Amino acid sequence: MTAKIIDGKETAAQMREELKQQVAQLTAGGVRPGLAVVLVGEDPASKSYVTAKEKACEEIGIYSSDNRLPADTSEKDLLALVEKLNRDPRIHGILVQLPLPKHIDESKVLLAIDPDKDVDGFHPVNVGRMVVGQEAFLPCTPHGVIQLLLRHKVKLDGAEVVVIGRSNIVGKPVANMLIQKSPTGNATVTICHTRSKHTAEHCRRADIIIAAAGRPNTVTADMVKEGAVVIDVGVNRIEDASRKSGFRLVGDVDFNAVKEKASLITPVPGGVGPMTITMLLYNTVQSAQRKS
Ligand code: L34
Repeated sequence: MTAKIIDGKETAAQMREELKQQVAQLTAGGVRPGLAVVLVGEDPASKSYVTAKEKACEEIGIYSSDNRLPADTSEKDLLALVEKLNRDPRIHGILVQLPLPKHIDESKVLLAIDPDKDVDGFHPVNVGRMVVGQEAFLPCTPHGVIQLLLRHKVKLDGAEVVVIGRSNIVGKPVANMLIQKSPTGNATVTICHTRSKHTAEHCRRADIIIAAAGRPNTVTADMVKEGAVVIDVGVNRIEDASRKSGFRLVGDVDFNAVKEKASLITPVPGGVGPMTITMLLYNTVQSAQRKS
């Protein structure tokens, strides 16, 4: 079987069109959604993601406040900025791009963000609310993955899903969302990680594989059941002298080989990445709606 390739850019564009209408309505009603983006340091990948997020805000009419701080910013100064943004009525969402420089305690910063403005869904209050099935801001990458599956009519109810990776940003939350007793969940989920002994065997049983390991070629064709759905969350920069930038992006999946066995597969770039940004816009609009 040769897979149909899921076009994440197209799905993202559809959702952004829907959101644009909502932003226009909110703005007309006197509440223009606002997002504060905070970037500490000069990491090139983070810079490009943050720039893409700000551009996406602009395109659909969300107000964005750009806060770029030098790499040697103190934890205290960063916390003070977060406090200021917590109090700013123009701001409905605060995004502190991760990873932060090593001298800053990431969990302390995430804890400082007002849970009602935590559009990344990383604050323990939102994580907890999500786990117990209460309304919460859902983390953007996992929510984007689920939207891609739903909008491509992939059956989740009773599906065998294998998640590879146990990060707080992707693996743990996506697994949790998929086991919720809900039409957008109801799956049977296995989580594999670096200490798992039988990842390949687990994968071979899976109807859906979600690769979020952060390592190229984590999923090879021999690990994929004929007709499975493969979602590639990896974004790895690989040296490539033939490119002007000196690198190219690859996911965690051996795309060319796996696409010959899967029924549906996401590419990198152009798969999950654009959905991550879209779900951030979605959460910012949700947050503004609560204030309208
Ligand atoms: N706080 N930190 C916070 N929130 C997040 O949701 C993120 N993440 C991850 C890293 N740190 C974060 C992102 O935004 C990863 N991530 C992210 C966002 C967008 C894209 C990839 C990762 C993306 O748009 N990828 C494009 C290619 C971009 C390029 O060419 O460099 C794609 O098509 O996959």
